[in-house]
Amino acid sequence: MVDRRNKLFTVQQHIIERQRVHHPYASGEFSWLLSGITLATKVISDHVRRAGLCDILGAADSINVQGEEVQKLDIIANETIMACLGYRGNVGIMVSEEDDEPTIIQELEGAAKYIVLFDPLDGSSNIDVNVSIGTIFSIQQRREDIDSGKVMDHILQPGYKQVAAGYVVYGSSTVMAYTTGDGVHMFTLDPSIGAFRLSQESVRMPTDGKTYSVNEAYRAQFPDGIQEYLDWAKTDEAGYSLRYIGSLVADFHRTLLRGGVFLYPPTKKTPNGKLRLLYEANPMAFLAEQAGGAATDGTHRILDKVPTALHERTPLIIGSRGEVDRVLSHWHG
Ligand code: AFP
Repeated sequence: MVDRRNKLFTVQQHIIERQRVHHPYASGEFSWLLSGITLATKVISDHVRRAGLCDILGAADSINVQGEEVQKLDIIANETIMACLGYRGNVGIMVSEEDDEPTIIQELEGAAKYIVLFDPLDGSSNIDVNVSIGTIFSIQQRREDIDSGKVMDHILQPGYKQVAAGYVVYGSSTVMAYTTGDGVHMFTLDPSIGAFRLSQESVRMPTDGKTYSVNEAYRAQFPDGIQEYLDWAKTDEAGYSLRYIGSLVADFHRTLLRGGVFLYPPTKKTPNGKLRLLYEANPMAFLAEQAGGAATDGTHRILDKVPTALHERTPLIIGSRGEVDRVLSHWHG
């Protein structure tokens, strides 16, 4: 078989090819929607790469719905995604980490089938110090069993109903990973031609990996079982390494490729953890499972959780299946 990585095999070709194989009667609307995401993330990548030259580093003097300081690049990324997807014709609702309320593009009727949920620039407190950041997205379909006006009911669907999810990490290169429930595929942005080119198809997450990733500064606030796991991971017998970037996208990307586990457990101050279910945990959990990994909040599979609020938070333990099980066995005995 020809090694397609050596060819100009782009994400657009990949999406269309997969659609032809798995959904031969599809109209192509979904590919059109995904191409809006690739366009937006290319624009964001360009802003990120030139941020230090264009006075777009730093805070924008506002606080978002999460109570976090909004960075100038957060606003640019949010507006870019809204602009690139809002006019695709098939998007009804968009939900952003940056906005208190969902943005209604059009009634969920006729061609308007999709709901796009996203974190435009995850890890944005890392922007000014040139550390990797990313965009995360999740795509759902409208429900056919309820009235189109029941906006929140259309949005608050469990993660297993996602039709696609992915992220783009703006790291040493710009890399996109996506799934439509048919494995995880990875592409690298070739800046010389402005296209995401295939770098890895059907990515598999190693079943084990001796790396744990957690903000250990909160250790004393974690449940006892998590503290016990951390003590064990530091023993000579376990022989683990710690890696923590503080951008979920970058920490997850490493875990996906190298194996290991990422943890954002409940703390005394934040009993529901910090990460958002709909546009952080759900898309990453979909990708993890599609690559052979696992994702849980400590009790429930992330993808089974039924959301009750737009910006709901959840604890998250995600990564290699064997490592997630190991954390749970320490946590719950
Ligand atoms: P920011 O977007 O405010 O930088 O938060 C990033 C994030 O949501 C996620 O990407 C990280 O995994 C997590 O927060 C880091 O949180 P701590 O700073 O509490 O470790």
